[in-house]
Amino acid sequence: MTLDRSIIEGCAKQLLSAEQDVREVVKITDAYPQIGVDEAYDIQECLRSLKQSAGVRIVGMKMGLTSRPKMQQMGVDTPIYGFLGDDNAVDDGAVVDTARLIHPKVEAEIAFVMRDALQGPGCDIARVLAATDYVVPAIELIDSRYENFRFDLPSVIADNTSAARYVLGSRPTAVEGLDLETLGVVMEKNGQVVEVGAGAAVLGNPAEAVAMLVNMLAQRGQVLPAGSVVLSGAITAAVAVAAGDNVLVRADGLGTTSMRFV
Ligand code: 0L1
Ligand code: MG
Repeated sequence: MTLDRSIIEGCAKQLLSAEQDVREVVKITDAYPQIGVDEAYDIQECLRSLKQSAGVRIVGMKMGLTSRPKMQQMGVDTPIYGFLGDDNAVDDGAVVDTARLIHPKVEAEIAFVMRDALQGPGCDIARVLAATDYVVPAIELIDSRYENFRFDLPSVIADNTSAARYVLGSRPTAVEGLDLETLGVVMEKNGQVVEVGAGAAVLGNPAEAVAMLVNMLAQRGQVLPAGSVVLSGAITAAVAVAAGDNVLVRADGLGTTSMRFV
């Protein structure tokens, strides 16, 4: 089904202004129950174009709902993807202003930085690893524009999979010799360990999530460009944060990365 262009643009503009005004909205399928996954990606692409027209540079992509518990919670069997703009990037250790966010939560992830472009279909872990420049620990800050993080699958896809901020570790590590499945990750909040996990929490291997992203992009005739940052998906549960919090993620052999909240 194709959705009227005015509805696509109206939904994208509504989500953009909710983000800019730091204001919750009801999920878009309340008004337009006919929106399915394909139409939701049309809205996400429109949101991306609106941001690019306003000067945002697209620096990469993210995968979401990559863990079995999150997929079960949403009643789906496929992860989702979104885009990352330079306005989402935070320097390692830098301050994040919670006044610009609705209800922020943080997730520990592994980020891939791609040396080569990748094109699906048929992308697999071996091709992802061969095309990867390096990996770093990452914190993704998600901030759904929907009331109380209440959404369905099309609504969260349209809302760019809740993408809001991210930070990358400062020490690039080549993937050669790394076991991304057993790689351990610890999240600390205010000096206390709050979450632990291993790379296998992400579809069995974080590189599998990157391969899936490439194959999903191919279904819409798109490629993953060289130089892209890819957040491969949450290794831990999402943890709520507020002003005054410090969050640090430590990944075995990859070092640390952190965000401070005011
Ligand atoms: O990055 C993620 O896994 C989040 C995807 C969107 C669902 C949510 O906001 O929890
Ligand atoms: Mg995430």
